[in-house]
Amino acid sequence: MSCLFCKIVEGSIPSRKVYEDEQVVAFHDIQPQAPVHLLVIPKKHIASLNDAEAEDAEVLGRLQLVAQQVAREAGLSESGYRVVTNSGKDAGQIVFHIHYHVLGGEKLALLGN
Ligand code: IU
Repeated sequence: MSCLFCKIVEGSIPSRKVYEDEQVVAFHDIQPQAPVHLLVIPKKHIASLNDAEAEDAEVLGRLQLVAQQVAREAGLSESGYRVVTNSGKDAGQIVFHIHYHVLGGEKLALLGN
């Protein structure tokens, strides 16, 4: 298994997990781009949003609800936060296991700036 995030899921690479259930894991990004920067991933290996299929609809929904929960637990509900997924090389995707970035804790620059 060569996928880094699959290794984080199984625990062979350590991470600072903030959430785990049977389908989803969330943990701190190792190179935070904001005071709060969490990653929310499915345990199932899906390479990117572009590779998701109809059968993944449930877990894609779960990712968003877990993003909401970990953002709330990080104290971001009132101030706001951004949830973003990069799909493919032109978007800057580096790890090809779908992940939602949850960013907040400061006023974020508008996308594209
Ligand atoms: P991207 O959307 O694929 O560019 O985001 C990958 C993220 O994974 C990026 O923010 C990295 O800092 C983060 N990351 C990590 O948290 N742990 C790792 O071991 C590696 C990357 I490699």
